[in-house]
Amino acid sequence: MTYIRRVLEQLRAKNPNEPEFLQAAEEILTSLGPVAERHPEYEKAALLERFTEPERVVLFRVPWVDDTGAVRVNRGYRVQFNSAIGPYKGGLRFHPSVNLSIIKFLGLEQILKNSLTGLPIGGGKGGSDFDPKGKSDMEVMRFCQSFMTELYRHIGQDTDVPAGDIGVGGREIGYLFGQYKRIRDEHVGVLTGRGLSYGGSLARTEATGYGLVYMTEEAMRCRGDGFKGKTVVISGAGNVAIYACEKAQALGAKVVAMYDSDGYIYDREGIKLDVVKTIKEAERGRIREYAARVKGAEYHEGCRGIWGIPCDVALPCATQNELGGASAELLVKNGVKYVGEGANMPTTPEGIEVFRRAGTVFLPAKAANAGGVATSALEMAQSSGRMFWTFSEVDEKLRGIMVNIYRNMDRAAREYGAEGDYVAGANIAGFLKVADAMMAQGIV
Ligand code: NDP
Ligand code: 2IT
Repeated sequence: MTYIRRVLEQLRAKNPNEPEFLQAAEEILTSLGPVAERHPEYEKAALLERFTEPERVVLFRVPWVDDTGAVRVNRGYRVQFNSAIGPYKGGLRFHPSVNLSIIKFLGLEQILKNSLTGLPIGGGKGGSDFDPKGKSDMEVMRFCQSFMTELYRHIGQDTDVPAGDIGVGGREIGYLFGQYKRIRDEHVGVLTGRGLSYGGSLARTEATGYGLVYMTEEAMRCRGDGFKGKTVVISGAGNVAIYACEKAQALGAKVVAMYDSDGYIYDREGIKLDVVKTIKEAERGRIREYAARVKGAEYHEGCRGIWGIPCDVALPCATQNELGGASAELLVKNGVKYVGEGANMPTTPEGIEVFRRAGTVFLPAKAANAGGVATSALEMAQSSGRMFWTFSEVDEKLRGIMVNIYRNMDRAAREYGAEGDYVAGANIAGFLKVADAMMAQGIV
């Protein structure tokens, strides 16, 4: 049995109730077959066994009081997965579906994503099964304060630096930061995605969506192609989706559809992003409102139908496993040329296989959505240097990082006999740096 197969079997036996974690681990380890062959020393050092086991998992109670005076209890998580190349870094997700399997899959992906950025950040992830939807600002604040009252002892600007993810945006980061500062009496860069008035970086809000489009644009450029005139479908209507839409439109594409978890909007004239921003950012409302406000736009209940809309470019930007085999078949049948993953692991293994067979240019999440965390690392640099860069300085660095990641994964894929397979390229390029650092640091 090969080393990879053995590690995978052990992982399945050890983590039988963690399907998302196993899905992510299986994809990564399968890509690393040729790496393990070239580096027999990794097996001796049990490198992959260590790589797939988090350095630390913190699980805690988060009690809080809602507006009616009722006591509520949620569960909090922080998985500190790998600190070989830098302090743990990764977002916090607040969503009712959050469990250990999801946080571990996100943490494992984050190790390689952060490595791909070329910046000194390790991998971590956290969150809670708390649902911010429908909660008042004061309820969200009390929850965030309770969450941080435990989390503060595990994080720090040189130890572990959380940020946002699903359900955690500027409002939540503000409340979390306020409580950390109050407990620790330190105004430091312990969280990224902070507001501009208290140490945040320009362009962090836009970074994940813009970065996704920059990488897709580079993949197009290498094929003598571009966004101009392209029809684009984007799933999600949150932070990543909105700024992917903004940049794709700025480059001349027509974005025709978006969704939230209730249903999707289809506007064949092109989405009016200012209306989406008002509904989703200012009012915290539902995307169905769009059809009531924009003449000619359609609203359809349910999400999956979005992938039946013909497009040249599909950018899944909502959540894991939102794009399955049947949806991928439909996209291919309708002529999709590029798929860029803004969300983490949005395409199922069956979906990826469909795109592979069809020759669709497929840009995997850990490369394509790395612009967010890369800009978080730029925020950390600005914080510790007590300096601030302009929007265009940060945006320029972001674009450079995305182009670099594209080139590195493309090169790694070629070097390991998988030309054009960016899933393999991203996994290999991200892993080699972490492996090198882990080997140098001994058995830890
Ligand atoms: P937001 O909370 O801002 O937006 C999430 C969007 O996805 C919302 O429109 C939400 O709809 C929708 N969504 C969430 N869960 C589901 C579901 N189960 N089914 C259908 N739609 C769903 O989160 P972000 O935009 O920040 O994150 C989106 C994705 O991008 C996630 O996978 C995240 O891990 C990833 N990501 C985020 C980064 C960042 O910097 N923010 C960086 C890199 C990756 P609704 O409002 O109805 O719940
Ligand atoms: O998935 C991700 O990369 C994020 N949610 C962003 C993490 C960060 O630390 O900025």
